[in-house]
Amino acid sequence: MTKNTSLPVVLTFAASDPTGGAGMQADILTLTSMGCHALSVLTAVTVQDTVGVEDYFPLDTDWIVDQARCVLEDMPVAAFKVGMLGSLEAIAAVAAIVADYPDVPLILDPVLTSGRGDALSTDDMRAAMMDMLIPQTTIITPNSVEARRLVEDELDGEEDTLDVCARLLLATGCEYVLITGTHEGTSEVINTLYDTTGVLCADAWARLAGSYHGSGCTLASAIAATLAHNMPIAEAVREAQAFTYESLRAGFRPGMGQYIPDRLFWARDGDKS
Ligand code: PXL
Repeated sequence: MTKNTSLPVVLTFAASDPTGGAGMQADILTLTSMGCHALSVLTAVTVQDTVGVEDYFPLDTDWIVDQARCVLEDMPVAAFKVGMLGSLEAIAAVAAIVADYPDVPLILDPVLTSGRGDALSTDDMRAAMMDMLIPQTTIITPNSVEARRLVEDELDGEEDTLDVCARLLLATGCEYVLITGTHEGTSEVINTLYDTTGVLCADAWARLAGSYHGSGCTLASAIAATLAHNMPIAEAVREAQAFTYESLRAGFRPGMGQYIPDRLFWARDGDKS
């Protein structure tokens, strides 16, 4: 049998979402669908359905560290993707692990709440992300609500426009910020990519009807995949948005709550549009 050495390996730190819409399940589906192999380091277990999150249980930090160190000893990785970490200790532990791989791109989805607003983090965790993880990040992908919350303590009286939020996030040392605009009052969804020189590009997408579970996880994992495939940043972000948009457009509603993106939209028979 020939050995397939062509799949870039991406390590994701994420929590389990039993609905299959968000979290680890979203990451593995997205990375696989985009031609990567996913290493999956579980950080927490959640109890949820497509309507809301009922509870979560953060794994003991030693278990998170051991999972990651074990696979990292074995395999080189082309990117790290970080989603829900679940505890202050987990943020510090993951920050220490990725610090040992400064040349590997780090994609951070700063999960503060679920799409429906259930708390998945505390204020201490938000501060720890700003101190320990965001400075090491290649690209952080907050929605506009998360961007404003992350920089809340840094504003010093300034108005929290998205441009200001991006500037304050970049001031921590991260390389790029992609702020997604689903929660803004614009007719189209506008996602804006920034670096320290300002806006690199802004992409507008038709606003889809319905509420989706796992869109942020899909977008951040898709960026991890395109960067793992060595695409230049603007193209990587654009391609990942297109993938996410198509996944959402093909989304389905298996339960009583949110729609779930179909990350394998391209593999289906027939045209769903
Ligand atoms: O979409 C953010 C997110 C990330 N990870 C897990 C989640 C959610 C949202 O519900 O449940 C496990």
